[in-house]
Amino acid sequence: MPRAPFIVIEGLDRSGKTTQTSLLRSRLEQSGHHVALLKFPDRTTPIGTLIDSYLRSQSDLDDHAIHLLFSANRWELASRIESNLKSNTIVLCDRYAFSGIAFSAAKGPPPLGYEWCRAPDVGLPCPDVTLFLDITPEKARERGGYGEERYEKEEMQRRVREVFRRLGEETGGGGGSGGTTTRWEVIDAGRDQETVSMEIWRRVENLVANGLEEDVDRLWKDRS
Ligand code: Z5A
Ligand code: MG
Repeated sequence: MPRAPFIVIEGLDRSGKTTQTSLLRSRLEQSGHHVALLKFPDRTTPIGTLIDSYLRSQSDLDDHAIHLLFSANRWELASRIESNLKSNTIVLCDRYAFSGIAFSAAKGPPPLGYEWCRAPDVGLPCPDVTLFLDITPEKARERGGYGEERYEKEEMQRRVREVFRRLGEETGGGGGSGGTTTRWEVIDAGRDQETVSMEIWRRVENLVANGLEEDVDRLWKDRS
C-alpha cells in the first residue's frame, strides 16, 4: 500500500506559511485525507519552551546552543512524522530544517558556518515536497511589517532569503547536495491568498492523489 506524502511549507516571514498550511489542511481534509499538522518551532514541548523564551528575548543563549535546540525540537517529532506517513496520514509542516539553517547561518557576527548549521538536521525525515513561499521585504512590509521577535528585522530577513536561495539551488530537482531528494518548489507568495492557495494545490495534487511507494527518505543522507 502506498504511504502518505510529507509536505513542508517554508518561506520568509509574513509570506503566509501559517495561513497556507491551514488552508491546505482544510482542503485535504475535505477531500477525505487524514492530516497531521506540525509547526516548527513547536513551542509546546520542554525544548520549545526554551526556544519561545529566546525568541521573545526573555532569555539569552549562545548562537550554537539555540541552533541545536531548534534541531532537537524537530528530532523530538521525527518518529511521529514517520509513523504518521506509514499509517497513511499526510504530514503537513509549517517550517522545517531549512528555516533552521537559513536563520542561524544568516545571523552573527561571528557567523555560524552553513555546513555546521546543517549537520544536526542530517538524517531527519526528508519532505517529499518543500513549497517555498517567496516574498520581497517590500511586500512583507505591506502586510504590517515584521513583528517584535528576534530576527524580525529587514536586514536579517534579506540575509535569510539568500541562504534559502542557496538551499533551494542545492536541493532543487531532487538528488541535490548531500543526497537530499526533496522537490523544492518556489511560489510567488506576494499574490492574494486564494491565488497562492490554488497554486499550492496544483503543485501537490498528484502527490496527494497517488501517495508514494518508496520509504521516507533522509535529509542530506550522504553526510550521515
Ligand atoms: N526559526 C529558527 O531560527 N530556526 C528554526 O529552526 C525554526 C524557526 C523552525 C519563529 O517562527 C521564528 O523562528 C522565525 C524563524 C525562527 N523568526 N523570524 N523572524 P514562526 O514560524 O513562529 O513565525 P510566525 O510567527 O509564524 O511568523 P511568520 O512565519 O512570519 O508568518 P507566516 O506564517 O509566514 O505568515 P501568516 O501568519 O500566515 O501571515 C502573516 C500576515 O499576512 C497575516 O496578517 C495574514 O493575514 C497576512 N497574509 C497572509 N497571506 C496573505 C496574502 N496572500 N496577502 C495578503 N496578506 C496575507
Ligand atoms: Mg507562521
